[in-house]
Amino acid sequence: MAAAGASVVGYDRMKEVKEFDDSKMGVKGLSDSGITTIPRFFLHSPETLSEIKSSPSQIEIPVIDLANVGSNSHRFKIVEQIREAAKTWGFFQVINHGVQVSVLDDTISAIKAFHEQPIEVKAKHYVREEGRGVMYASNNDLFRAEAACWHDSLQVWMSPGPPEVEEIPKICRKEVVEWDKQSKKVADTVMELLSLGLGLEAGKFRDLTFSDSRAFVGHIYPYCPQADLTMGITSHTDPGIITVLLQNQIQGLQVKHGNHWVDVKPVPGGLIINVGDFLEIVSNGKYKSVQHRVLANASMESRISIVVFFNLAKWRESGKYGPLPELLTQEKPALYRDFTVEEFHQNFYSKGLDSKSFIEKIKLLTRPVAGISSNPSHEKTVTAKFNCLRSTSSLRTFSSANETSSPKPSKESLELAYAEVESVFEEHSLEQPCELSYP
Ligand SMILES: O=C(O)CCC(=O)C(=O)O
Ligand SMILES: [Fe+2]
Repeated sequence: MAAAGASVVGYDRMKEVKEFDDSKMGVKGLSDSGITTIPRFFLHSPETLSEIKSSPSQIEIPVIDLANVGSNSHRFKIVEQIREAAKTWGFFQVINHGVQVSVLDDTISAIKAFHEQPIEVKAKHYVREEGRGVMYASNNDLFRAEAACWHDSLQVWMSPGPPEVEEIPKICRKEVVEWDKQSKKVADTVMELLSLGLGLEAGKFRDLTFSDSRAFVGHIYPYCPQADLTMGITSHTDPGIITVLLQNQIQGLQVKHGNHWVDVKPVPGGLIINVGDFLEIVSNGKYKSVQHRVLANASMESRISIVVFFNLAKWRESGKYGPLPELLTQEKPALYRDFTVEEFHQNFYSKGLDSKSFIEKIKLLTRPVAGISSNPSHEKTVTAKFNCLRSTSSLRTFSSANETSSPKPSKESLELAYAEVESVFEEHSLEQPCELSYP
């Protein structure tokens, strides 16, 4: 079998991918056509495939009961549970969240009905313009990923700047609009609890407009005739603040916990919440964004999941984002440098789904880089300077590393430090963990 992305003589992978995309049939169309072998561009690497065979751990993600969240005595306990779950799992299910089961069922049915329409009906919506409006396509990252996955999605960027309601396919229009409202309500409650869990005011996340940028995604994972050769969705972390996920009763989602993959068993009436990369960053690493994936569906019944991503919203006038200053102390300095929304998007749209690549890019060094110099105090200095250069909010890191008591390093001193760090890295043939940037 050819490894994903490998070039094979006589096989023009990009041509096949393009033909598939042009057909607008999606994997649902392929599945319905009765094929018994899947096209080669869906095959994942032997490493990925061997990993999906490992039997999942029997433990389960925490289930948190939100009943009585309004009462002070219950709230305290729920905050504790949510904090623990967001810290150790990055994933949890909530029950008694206040949304009626009939609304959950109607949303799932409407998305299923959309995907079950004839190809020519759905094809009218088949576009690849991400970030706004309505997009129906197979695999968002079809042209960016090394191997395609066995799912199609309908996406609606609901806020800010929602599409004209008529742009949303009629068959699920009412339900999409309603689910956006309901999932936001649940997210607002969860965000209050997460905010309290960080020792901040309940309304802090709302004030930071954390629920103002939302994308609705209705996935279908139809029957796959060779489910052990591909994935439903490749392992990844979600980029935003939190994700609210509603699924039907067909299992497939798995979450990484320690070294194990854990099945997320559908809980009737439950909603799954997970922490995204952005929340890991603003919480300065307290809450964890965790890898998850979906196995390709081997059952004849389609798996449906409805995901609402709460993404980066306009938060600070400066357009810079980073760990919340309220959470930083001398003992707990910033673990990540500030970044711009452009940098964030550039990273997301430059490759297929992956895990924490953005977090890795902006991670600051919290300990001196060993081996950088024979003199330990020089090591510390260079590391701090290096961090200072990586951080657009350089002051914070600079002073937290006790490097200087001066209020703000001048551009000249930054340039000198930059030159010094560069030469030390070069001298020791060290790989720079990220591009150097300075204000
Ligand atoms: O379908 C699912 O259960 C998960 C989907 C997912 O992880 C995503 O869309 O980011
Ligand atoms: Fe995800």
